[in-house]
Amino acid sequence: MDHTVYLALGSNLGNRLSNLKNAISNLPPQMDLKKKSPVYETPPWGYVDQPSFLNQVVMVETYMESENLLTHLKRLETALGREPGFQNGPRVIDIDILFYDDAVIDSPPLVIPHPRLHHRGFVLVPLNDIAPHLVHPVLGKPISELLLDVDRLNINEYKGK
Ligand code: PH2
Ligand code: MG
Ligand code: MG
Repeated sequence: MDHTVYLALGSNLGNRLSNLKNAISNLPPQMDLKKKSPVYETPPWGYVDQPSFLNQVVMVETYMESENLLTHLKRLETALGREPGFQNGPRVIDIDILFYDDAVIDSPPLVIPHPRLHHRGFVLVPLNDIAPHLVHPVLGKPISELLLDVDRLNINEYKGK
């Protein structure tokens, strides 16, 4: 049976837009792209002394189980040029699982829903574009409501440069 998964993509090194496009074009055959948000340029969160990010959220369907999907996405990040770094530091590509159906999983490194998604404008703004009515399975609120509590300052749709 297929699972519905929301992924957050981010890049702040190299050609950021190409990195996002490259990631999306490498989701198949394991994942079937169903929706994608616009791309946003966002100020770095957590560790501020680094370039701004491009962020995007996609909805996919996949046959993969959650642990296998996590392993697969880590390999894909490496194949797309990601090198080891530090938490919240700069990266060529980051692909995070936000939601996996309405599963609630807490067995690190697999933690779903993503534990920090509801604090992050750079996730909630694009997620709200494609899934405003999606209800967070732990917080019990739709994305549109979670969005009201985050800082949206300097999060703008990216038109390219
Ligand atoms: N990712 C992080 C840390 N900080 N800031 C922005 N704007 N966008 C990100 O994708 C991001 C971040 C860790 O994954
Ligand atoms: Mg991340
Ligand atoms: Mg990550």
